[in-house]
Amino acid sequence: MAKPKLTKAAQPKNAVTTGQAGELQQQADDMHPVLTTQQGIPVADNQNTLKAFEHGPALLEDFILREKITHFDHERIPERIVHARGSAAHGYFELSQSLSQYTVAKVLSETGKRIPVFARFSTVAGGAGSVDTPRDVRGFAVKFYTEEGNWDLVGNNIPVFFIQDAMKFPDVVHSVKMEPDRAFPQAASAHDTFWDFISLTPESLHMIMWTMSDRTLPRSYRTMEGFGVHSFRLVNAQGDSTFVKFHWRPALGIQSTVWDEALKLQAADNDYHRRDLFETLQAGQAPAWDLCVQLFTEEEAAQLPYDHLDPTKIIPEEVIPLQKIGRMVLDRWPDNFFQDTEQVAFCPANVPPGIDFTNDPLLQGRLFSYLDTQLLRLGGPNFTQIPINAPKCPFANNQRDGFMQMNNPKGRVNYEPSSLETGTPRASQERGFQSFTEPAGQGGKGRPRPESFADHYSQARMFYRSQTPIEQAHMASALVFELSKVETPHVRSAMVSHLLVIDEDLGKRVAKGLALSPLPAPAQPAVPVQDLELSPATRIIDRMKQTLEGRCVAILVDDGSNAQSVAALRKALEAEKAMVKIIAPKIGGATLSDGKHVPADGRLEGSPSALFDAVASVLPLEAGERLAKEAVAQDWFRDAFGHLKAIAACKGTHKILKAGGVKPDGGVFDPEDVKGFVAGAKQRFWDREPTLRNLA
Ligand code: HDE
Repeated sequence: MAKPKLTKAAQPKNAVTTGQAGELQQQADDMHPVLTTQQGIPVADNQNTLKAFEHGPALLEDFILREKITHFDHERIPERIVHARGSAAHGYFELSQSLSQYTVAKVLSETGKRIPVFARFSTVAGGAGSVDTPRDVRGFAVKFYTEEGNWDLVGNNIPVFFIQDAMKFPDVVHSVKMEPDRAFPQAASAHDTFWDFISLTPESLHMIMWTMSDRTLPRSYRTMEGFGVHSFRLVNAQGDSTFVKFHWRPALGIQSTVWDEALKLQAADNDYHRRDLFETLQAGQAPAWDLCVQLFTEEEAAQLPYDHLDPTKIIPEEVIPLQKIGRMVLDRWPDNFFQDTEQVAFCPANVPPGIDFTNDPLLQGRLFSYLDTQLLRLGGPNFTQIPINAPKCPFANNQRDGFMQMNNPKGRVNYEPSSLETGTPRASQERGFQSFTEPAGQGGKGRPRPESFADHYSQARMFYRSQTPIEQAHMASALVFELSKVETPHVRSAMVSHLLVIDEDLGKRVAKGLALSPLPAPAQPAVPVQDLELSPATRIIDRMKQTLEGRCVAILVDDGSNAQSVAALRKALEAEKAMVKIIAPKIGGATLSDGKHVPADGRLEGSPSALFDAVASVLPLEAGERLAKEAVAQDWFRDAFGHLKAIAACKGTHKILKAGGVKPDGGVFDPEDVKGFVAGAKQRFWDREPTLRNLA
């Protein structure tokens, strides 16, 4: 049969059409599989619709076009109602300290084994297409594929939550998401509905102290702590239970950005955290976290001046220390984002035998919600068969059929008890999940909020007062920023009245920043506020790790830059495991003083300094003079300086600093002082901050 000829206009760009057509076309065909429909029918023309004649209407008969467009029309699934935007990676968990005396869970008692994991990090409020760096809580969800089934530790990067009872979750989420009449702001808590809800919900105040801290501006997913938030139970072979709180500690230490930097990152790179994780894994660096636990008994819990079942409370690690029990390493980006990251379904109810729940009313509601939302989001009850969600251990049950059924179970028996066949699944008293037997309470049915949940201010005060002065200033400034976006005056005023109870000075600072006068009366707490022992472990600034590992340093060059200086800087930075990026005015790169050409990783205009942890600049005098006239170059240094980063500046670069109004301080080095710059690049120059901006 003669093949229909494609007209010239219709030739696909990659088709071989020139002289050697025959042989090359054959080679090309051998290299690529034949394009087919979903039914496996080979496709001859992937460029043109079947038409009645050359300029004619399309024919309904074109099953190839219809299938292609129909599939495309159905490509999106509903995004998560919260935590829609996220990035994830595969890796493993290795237990180093056995908890076998506390739990029968093999994942927490058998050391030295590598358990596969999949971890997804996310923002909470924004949609799937929103930016990575708003001020927001981050999700920190880990699926452990244990040999006793999947264990999902679905946590956040903050150890407490806004509300005490699941009943309020739709309210807090509605209030923070974009407002329903106008559909903005996207991915931001700085608007009326959120602060209206918060000002009327004092149980949220401890969480607000954390969200207004730099914790909600993480430098990367790799430098975030993670928390299971609720108390869980570990249950051992005797059926004894011990309470446990889970913590993830990043191997690189905790690190955040400053607010102005976070704002500029939103413009510089919407995908800043996603790209960071992707590039880190591409570069063969594997981010790691230690899994730590706080273990305590019912009796110890009873001694605490707060209720550990209240998810708005922490147990400071100064009170119950963290024990390191293992390490998670993430070493592989998924082959396909949708397949794994979008379709993964975490659920706090997924626990292996030996890990059990507590009566934290927030956790209890979560046990219902996740499966429910996933039935909708992933289109039916068989989403557990999607490879990323399926257990990696043997599993068997009598559940059958439903949308998208992929299994093909044989035989007559799909019920239990049964006697017709051998080898059908049966429950096992010995290996099966046993719920912890808890004595039933004495009270009647009702909706009481425990009296022990009534103190909403003491831990908020403890957190605020535990911070360094610079962190306190950041919190006060964050509150001023957010509340300044609130249009309704009584909401601003109500918030200040709560802040005055948390800490009078904080309330006054924020009131001053808002020009709120007269000062509102302090709120009336339901129970007296306690002055709890402070918890310095909740800080970030003085716990930042002095390392270049995982940090990214830019070197700005242009034609004629001193090749020796560039090489010395690069060598020293890479020796300390920094990622080095060459930035140049043109993307083609630059020819250095030794006549050698270096390609650029980024163009100056498209690579703002907010993207880097420190910047060095080696420029000939002429280039410095030329760039000093460009706003982009001035901003590059002004921002690096303003974000409290180390700068290595040669003589030519000082021309730009001067034009940008940057007055060099101890954080500005000569590129020849490689040692000084490398040490400076491991930190931020916090002393510089009060000289640059008026914090609240
Ligand atoms: Fe979630 N949460 N949540 N949450 N949550 C979801 O489940 C919910 C809460 C957390 O990367 C949803 O599959 C309720 C606390 C993370 O896929 C949904 C309550 C913590 C993720 C849901 C909470 C979390 C979710 C949306 C209060 C920290 C993203 C899509 C009772 C301990 C997981 C989905 C991922 C996702 C419900 C509170 C963490 C709607 C009802 C507290 C990290 O089911």
